[in-house]
Amino acid sequence: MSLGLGACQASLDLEHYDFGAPGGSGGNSSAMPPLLPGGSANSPGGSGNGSGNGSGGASGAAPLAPPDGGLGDVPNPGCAAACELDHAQAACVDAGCIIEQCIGPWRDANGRADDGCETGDVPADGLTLWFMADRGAVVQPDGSVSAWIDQSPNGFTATQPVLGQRPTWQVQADGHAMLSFDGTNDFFDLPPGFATFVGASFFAVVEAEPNTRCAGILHFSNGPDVNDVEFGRHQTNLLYYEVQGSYLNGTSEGFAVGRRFVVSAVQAAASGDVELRYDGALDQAGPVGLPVSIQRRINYVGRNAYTEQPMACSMYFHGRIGELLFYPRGLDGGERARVEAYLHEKWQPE
Ligand SMILES: [Ca+2]
Ligand SMILES: [Ca+2]
Repeated sequence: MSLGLGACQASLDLEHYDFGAPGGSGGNSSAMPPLLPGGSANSPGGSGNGSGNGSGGASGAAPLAPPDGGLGDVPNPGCAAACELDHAQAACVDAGCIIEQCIGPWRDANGRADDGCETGDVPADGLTLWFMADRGAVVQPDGSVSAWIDQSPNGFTATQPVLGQRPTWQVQADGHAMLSFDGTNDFFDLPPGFATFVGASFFAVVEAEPNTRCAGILHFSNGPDVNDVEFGRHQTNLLYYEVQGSYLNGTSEGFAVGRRFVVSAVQAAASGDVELRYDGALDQAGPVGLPVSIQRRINYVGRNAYTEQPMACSMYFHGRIGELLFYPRGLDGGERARVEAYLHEKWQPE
């Protein structure tokens, strides 16, 4: 049995990945609105402060020597004003505004200066799922989300064809859009896969609604308690990680209702030791069995497959999800902190 990374996960190269695809690649806004069928961008107000201040402007007028008493030696009239690029230290050069360096947990993955440093600086190695409410949500005119397109290089699509079981896209009071799951029957299906693990790392930006039972946030299995790997919010209001009947509970009532958290579960490859965190702070730690290598066919966002105990457990997540990342390997502490720093800066949990 090999625990090595699958070929499709071993050579991810985000540097050359067009995060705007499909359909959003030409955007010149840092807000990256979700995909809407009609192409009408329903952006939640924009996250940045404008992309570029005059870059590319004045393109027609050649910067010839100014007339006497003119502007003098303006090196580049195209960006005479200060350059401002999202998440970047910018400078004005002959070609316009450029990125000198990215600031904080961001990077310039698309090589374009006009949208600044547009992508979270998360580890690329093994990145398998990266869902975010502000990119890749296929929002229908009624606000339901029929599909959620993974922004990892895999480009998985999570789908929900049934109208009444779709999460809805909702702009929150702080301007961030999140996907709202009703706790009754909303969820997405994921394609088969998720076979090979070298530990595991889950991250999510979540606001929970009351649900005293056991809901899945991200779940891979072959049916109830068969090859299951569960990252969820279980009773009693706690963060939860399970592999095939072996599990770790977070602190009871730690997963408070109505608060925006960056939650994570990271399982180390060799020991199986798991750490559960809220906003980067350790909540509980302990060993959990490692997932076996086998293809998993029952894979969900926003629910689990624990239907055998409906009286005790509701399987549907109730609340809002803003972003979700999954690696089938245990990130080390520095890598985990990079992901959490990015999510914290973007979502600013209370
Ligand atoms: Ca860029
Ligand atoms: Ca529903």
